[in-house]
Amino acid sequence: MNNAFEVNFDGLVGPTHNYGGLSYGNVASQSNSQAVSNPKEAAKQGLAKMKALMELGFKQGVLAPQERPNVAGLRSLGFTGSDAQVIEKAAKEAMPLLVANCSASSMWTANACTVSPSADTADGRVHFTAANLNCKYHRSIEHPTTSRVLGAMFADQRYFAHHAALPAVGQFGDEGAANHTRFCKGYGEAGVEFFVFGRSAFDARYPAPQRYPARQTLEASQAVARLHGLSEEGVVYAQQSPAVIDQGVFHNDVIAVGNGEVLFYHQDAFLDTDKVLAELGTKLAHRGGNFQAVCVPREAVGVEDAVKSYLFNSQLLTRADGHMLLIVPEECRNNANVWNYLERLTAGQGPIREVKVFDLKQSMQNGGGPACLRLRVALKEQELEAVNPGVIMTPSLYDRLNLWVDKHYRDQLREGDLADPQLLLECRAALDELTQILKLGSVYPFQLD
Ligand code: SUG
Repeated sequence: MNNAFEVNFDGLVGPTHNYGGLSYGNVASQSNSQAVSNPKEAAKQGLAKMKALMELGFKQGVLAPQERPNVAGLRSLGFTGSDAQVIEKAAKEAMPLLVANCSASSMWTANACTVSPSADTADGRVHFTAANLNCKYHRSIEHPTTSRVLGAMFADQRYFAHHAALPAVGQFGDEGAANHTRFCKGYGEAGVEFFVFGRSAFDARYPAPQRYPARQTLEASQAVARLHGLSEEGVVYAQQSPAVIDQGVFHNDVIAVGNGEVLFYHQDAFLDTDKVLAELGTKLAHRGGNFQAVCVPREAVGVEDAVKSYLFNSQLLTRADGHMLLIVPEECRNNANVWNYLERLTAGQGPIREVKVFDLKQSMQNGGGPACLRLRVALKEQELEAVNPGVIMTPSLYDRLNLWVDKHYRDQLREGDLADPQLLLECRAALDELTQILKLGSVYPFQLD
């Protein structure tokens, strides 16, 4: 029997982590705009989660942050001169563009790409499509480096296939794994891939939200499924409720999470919920699985509480005894409705039996919870062996990364600090050392020039 695992690759928070107020439709990002950030604490909170999950016996990896400030991005917008002059001119003439080019948003690796495990794909390889993230400028600049980093992590072409991001227009808006969940009986067995979209770009029959943007289109999800060679029996599409997008649910992983045979979701998450659940049940049954849906009723937890607490942006993990564990942010414990619900849930006989709480406040204040911070990659044993070992978390890598953060990161960052030419030098020194620690080779624009 071929062993298979789910490996969580968490985004290492970059040294420019700040609150830029860049994401319209993401309530936390907007309400914390201009707050003073603490990049050192942010990186350590993320590392602490990685370490804890590794110590619980889960396979854990790490995904490197991107080069920020993004001088090349500013040059492409017409700023010229030395690197320091580019930053100085941007700060003077177009501060919002400098802020966007300093965002550490690549930490939310659930948006890095969509991954289809080898058991689902036509050619038997693990497929990755980098997300174009083109709803927001600061995120749309991530995918070229994301592709290089993924290429350096999953380099062996016998096992891994990489696709470039979809065309960079809103009609193919793609936010990666945040809108993609995979159900399966076992990680190494063929599963059912569940794509949740916010709108259709070409078919007016699908309703669209009125207030906030729907970032993911049906056409983008379909293109990813085609690129990955998924079969019709192994795919289900569902539309997210436009009403919840208008309440701040900017990705499906803010209102639902799945793992194995279980979907944990809010009553108001989808349109045509009964039809969607029936299709998931039928298709998973054909794959030998027994689909289980755990619905959180709106009477117990309203959408507003779900968005504030990030209850659904949790990691749903299978423990060794087969029961499931939910990794939630501290904000869930601080919300009475959510916490009461979780106590009732875990006391029952359902699949979810345990909750663990993590302090991820630095990321949460930008709308990124435990699930945003990780990219799931289901791998068979020989595929895991083919992954660049430099990015697999170990006790010594954890110690090394913690020291690296201590050495290079600031503990305060305000908007004005982004214009400091010293920050650019600090970040490049940090990232140059990081690529050596993680054995990635040259992946950043400043290393490729
Ligand atoms: O794209 N926030 C991110 C949060 C991404 C969360 N990811 C998932 N749900 N999977 C976003 O809105 C805010 C950056 C700022 O405002 O500085 C930001 O980009």
